[in-house]
Amino acid sequence: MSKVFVSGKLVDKEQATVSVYDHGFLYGDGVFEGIRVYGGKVFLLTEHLDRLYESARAIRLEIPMTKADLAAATNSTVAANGLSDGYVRLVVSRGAGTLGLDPRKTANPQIIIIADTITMYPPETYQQGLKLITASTIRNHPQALSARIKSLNYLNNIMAKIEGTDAGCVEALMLNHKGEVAECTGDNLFIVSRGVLKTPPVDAGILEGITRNAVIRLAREAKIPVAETTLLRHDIYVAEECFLTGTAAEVVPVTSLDGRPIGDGKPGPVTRDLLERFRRLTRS
Ligand code: PXG
Repeated sequence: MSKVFVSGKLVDKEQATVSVYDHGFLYGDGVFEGIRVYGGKVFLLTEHLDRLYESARAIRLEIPMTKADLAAATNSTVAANGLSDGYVRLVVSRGAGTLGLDPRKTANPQIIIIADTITMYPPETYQQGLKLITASTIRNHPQALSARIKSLNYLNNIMAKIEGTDAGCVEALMLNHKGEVAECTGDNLFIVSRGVLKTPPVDAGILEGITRNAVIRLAREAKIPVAETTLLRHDIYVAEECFLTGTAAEVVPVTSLDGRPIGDGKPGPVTRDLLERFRRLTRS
């Protein structure tokens, strides 16, 4: 039986509940992280905790636990579930309150830690690559809600995801309010253009992905030139290679956008090299 950390203790999955008055449920008022577990170890836990506390600060939610205590609780939840390879979902919600937006009328932010397995793309996807379409739903305007906040309010991404699945794609490209490339619904995007690895900068209105940052580090170590630079859809259409990064997807090749093949329509050498380096990093 899976154990979930809720209200400061580990309980059976069936007993792990929060109030229907919780503003996380009523308004999407809360923040979360999705983290991988490789070989029993929580991957890049410090980076994920830093982002969680930043997201919380950005929405003016004080997490009633220190980072060190939350790290320890995360590790013990993983251990209690005997997980070797899996996935951790950390959720901090505003807590139960009255019916009304006012966060001052809530009490007890809830800290929830779920440690479970994750369904990944089938192995073929990593060999053959996946197809993308551009969603007509643009990413949230950064002045409406910063994409840097990993909030419980994912409807913007879900609407774009539905457009993708309607078109037979497992991911969809999202542009920002300026028409520039932002990211996919749950993954960051990279291209290889004239030998340079390029990805949109954080100020394109994207989530600063932890896998994105790890891949940038791996590329620099491999002496591959990297640029965080504004990208247009045109740049993807004419790129040599394209791939996505994310906690769930890891590094996954993209072979077409809007029905147009990218490069020769197969995962390229830089993509395969970085995918291999990422596997070595996580499986070592
Ligand atoms: N952009 C968005 C909008 C995301 O939600 C990423 C990029 C990649 O970030 P990381 O830090 O993971 O490299 C994400 C991450 C899920 C799930 O359960 C979603 C994400 C991560 C893990 C699980 O759908 N999104």
